[in-house]
Amino acid sequence: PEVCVVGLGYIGLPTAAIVARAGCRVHGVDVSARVVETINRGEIHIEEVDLDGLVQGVVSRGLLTASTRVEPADVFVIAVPTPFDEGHAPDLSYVMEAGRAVATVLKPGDTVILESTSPVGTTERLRDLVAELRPDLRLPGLTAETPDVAFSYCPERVLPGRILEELTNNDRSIGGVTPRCARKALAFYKLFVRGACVTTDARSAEMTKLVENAYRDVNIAFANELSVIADRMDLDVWEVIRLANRHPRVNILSPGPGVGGHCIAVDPWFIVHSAPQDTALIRTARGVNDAKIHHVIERADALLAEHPEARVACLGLAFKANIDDFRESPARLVASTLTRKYADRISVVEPFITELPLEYRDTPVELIDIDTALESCEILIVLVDHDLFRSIPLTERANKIVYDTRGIWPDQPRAGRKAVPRLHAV
Ligand code: SAJ
Repeated sequence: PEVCVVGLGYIGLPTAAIVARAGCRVHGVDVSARVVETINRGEIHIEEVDLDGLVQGVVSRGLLTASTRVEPADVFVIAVPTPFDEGHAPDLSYVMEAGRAVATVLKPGDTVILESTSPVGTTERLRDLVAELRPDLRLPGLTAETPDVAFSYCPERVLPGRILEELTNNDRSIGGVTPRCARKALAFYKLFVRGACVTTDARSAEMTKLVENAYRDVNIAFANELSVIADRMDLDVWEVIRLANRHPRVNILSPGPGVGGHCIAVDPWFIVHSAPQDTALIRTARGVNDAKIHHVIERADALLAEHPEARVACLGLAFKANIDDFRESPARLVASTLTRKYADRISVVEPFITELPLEYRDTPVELIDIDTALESCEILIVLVDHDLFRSIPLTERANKIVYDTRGIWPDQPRAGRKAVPRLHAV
C-alpha cells in the first residue's frame, strides 16, 4: 500500500522510515518546512539511535518523501502531539487538524490510523469529523452497509533511545472502531511489526495506552515517596529497595528527582480528566512525583547553604539517562532553580549538549566537562544517571560532598552519617 504519515516527530519519522524499509512508498507530512527539507535531504532533525542511516537509505531509494501537504494514500497514520492545557485538559487540536487534512483526500478503501496518545473516544471523534466534512463517504459505526473507510487506534509504546528496535519488536494493541476496521489496520502493522498484534476496539486501545503510562507513574511515585520517607528516617532508600526486591513478588522502581518526559508526566492527566471523581490514586501519584522535584530542590539548597564556599557541579539536565531530550526534565528544573540563588558557584555537566539552554543566558554558569567538575568542584549533585557519571570510580569522588538523587554511587560515603554495614548475599 501507499502510506501517508502525518506528523514527523519522535514517533512519526521512525514509523515512516520503518514502513518505507518494509517496501511501502511513504509520504511524510509535517507543518514545519524546515523538518520537511531536512528529511528530503536524507537527514534527520531528532536524535535517535540508528535513525539517521535508515532515513538516509529510504530517502535515497525514493521510498520516503516529505512535504507540508497531505497526499492521497491507502493508509494514513496520524502521529501528532496531544499536549494538555493549563487545566490539564487534553488539547486535541493537532489531531483534529490532521483529520481535516486527511479528510480532503480520503477515498473508498482507505484506512485511517491514529497513533497519538489520546483520551478515550478520540478515534470516534475523528470519524465524526470526517463524517461532517465528507458526507459522500460511508463510515464505520454510522452505516449498516459496508463502510468506505476504516478507522483504528494503535498506540505506540516505544522507549526513546530504543525506538527502532521497539517499533519492530514490541507487541501492539490495535483498536478498531469496528472489528472490520481493526482487521484492516492489523494487515498494515503485519507488514513491519514482529511482535504480537492484538486486536480490540478503539476505546479499549485508547485507554490501554493511558493505563500503561499511569501504571509506571504510580509505581515511580511509590519509589519517590519511599525516598522522602527514608530521608526523614536517615535510611538509604536504595539499600532498602534492593533488599525488598529480593522478595519474589516485589519489584520497586527507582526513585529520582521526579518524573520527566512528555508521556508519563502527561498521560495520567487524560485519565483524571475523563473521570475526576474516581482517580484519587492516579492524581495523588502525579502530585507525589511533582513534589519530589521540590523536595530535591530543598535538600540541595540546604546542602549548598551549609557549605557557602563550595563550588557545585550539577550532573545532568536530561529527563532520563543517556538521551538528549530535555522536555519536562526535573533535572533541568532543579539545576535552574539552584542557579537563581547560587549562580556564582554553580556549573553544569551535560555530555549530550554543547551549549546550555536559554535559561542560563545572562548567568555566569558554565557548561563544563566531567573531568573539570571532578577537579574544580567540591559538591556534586547527581540529577541524571548517564552512564558517563555512573562509571566514575569511588577514588575520584571519595572526598566530594555528594547529593545523589539517582542512587548511581551506592559506595559513596554518606556525609554526616555513620557507615552502614552493607548486607551482601553469600
Ligand atoms: N523514572 C524514574 N524511576 C524509574 C523509571 C523512570 O524516576 O524507575 C523517570 C525517568 O527518569 C524519567 C521518567 O521517569 O524522568 C520517564 O522515563 P521512562 O523511561 O519511564 O519513560 P519514557 O517517558 O521515556 O517512555 C514511556 C514508556 N512507557 C512505559 O514504560 C509504560 C514508553 O514505553 C512509552 O512509549 C512512552 O512513555 C510514551 O511515548 O508514551
